[in-house]
Amino acid sequence: MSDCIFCKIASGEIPSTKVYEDDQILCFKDLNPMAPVHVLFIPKEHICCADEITSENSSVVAHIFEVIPKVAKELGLENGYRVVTNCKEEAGQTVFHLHFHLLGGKKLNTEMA
Ligand code: DGP
Repeated sequence: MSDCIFCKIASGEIPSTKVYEDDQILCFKDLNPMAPVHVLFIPKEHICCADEITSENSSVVAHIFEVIPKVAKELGLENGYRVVTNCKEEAGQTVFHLHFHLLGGKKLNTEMA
């Protein structure tokens, strides 16, 4: 997707503070952190949102969830963390490339909505 910010971050065209990278996924610091630790996990391939996860592309999502605990440990989140994805406008999605927020480093608000 030529006009997708996160595709450009994945390709290196737009700089980011990388926390983890492999051939399938990238984790980088959120530009507007909502917690002491706030990073985003994205698949390098363009998937618009959670609604577009299918049996063909879901292995990259599983891979993200395998890597999250390792990165959480490296970032010192032994006491817990939250993983969130916003799907479409009503949920607050602003960047339409699938991403998972990893938040932690403080006692998080437990309100879900
Ligand atoms: P969401 O609202 O779930 O679509 O979250 C999008 C997040 O992406 C938001 O927390 C801010 C972050 N973000 C947007 N643009 C950039 C960017 O260019 N660089 C980085 N590092 N984060 C960005």
